[in-house]
Amino acid sequence: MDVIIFIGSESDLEVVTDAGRILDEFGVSYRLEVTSAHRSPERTRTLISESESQGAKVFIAVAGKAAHLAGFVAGHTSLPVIGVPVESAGLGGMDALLSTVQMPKGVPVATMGLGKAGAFNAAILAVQILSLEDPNLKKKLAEYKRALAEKVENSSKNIRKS
Ligand code: RP5
Repeated sequence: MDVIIFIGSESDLEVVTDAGRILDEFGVSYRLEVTSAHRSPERTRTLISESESQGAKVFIAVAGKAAHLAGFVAGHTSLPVIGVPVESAGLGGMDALLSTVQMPKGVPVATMGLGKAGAFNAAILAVQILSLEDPNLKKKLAEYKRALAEKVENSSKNIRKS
């Protein structure tokens, strides 16, 4: 599997459905695991080292509240780690955002925006990282960007028509 997605709880599952879809669309292999930095640190550690030895290239870590999952992963690997903070009741996601983004010098986590959009972008960023060594993915990304631009153009035309 090229991409490993960790979610901190089953309650985060909905956040990553579109991310999985986009990875499927790009033909990128991934594995999804529920594991927590706080509730199952040993399992997380084992999954990280297993994934590394099986040839994983990018980790995506999705968690809410005091979201240390991405940072925990980054502390255990030199592979790129993309963090996605999840909104939750109480502090609304600011807690997860700051816990994910404020990594100490030397241990980066590429932090996305909150929730589903953040997870979607995490998938795109993972594809971009993989595309550095995969011309086919590079081509697919160029088509994807073209389609995005076309959609904007069409929206503008539709507005003018109405
Ligand atoms: C985090 O706490 C999880 O990533 C989730 O976003 C949040 C709440 O988890 P549950 O209490 O719903 O399991 O660890």
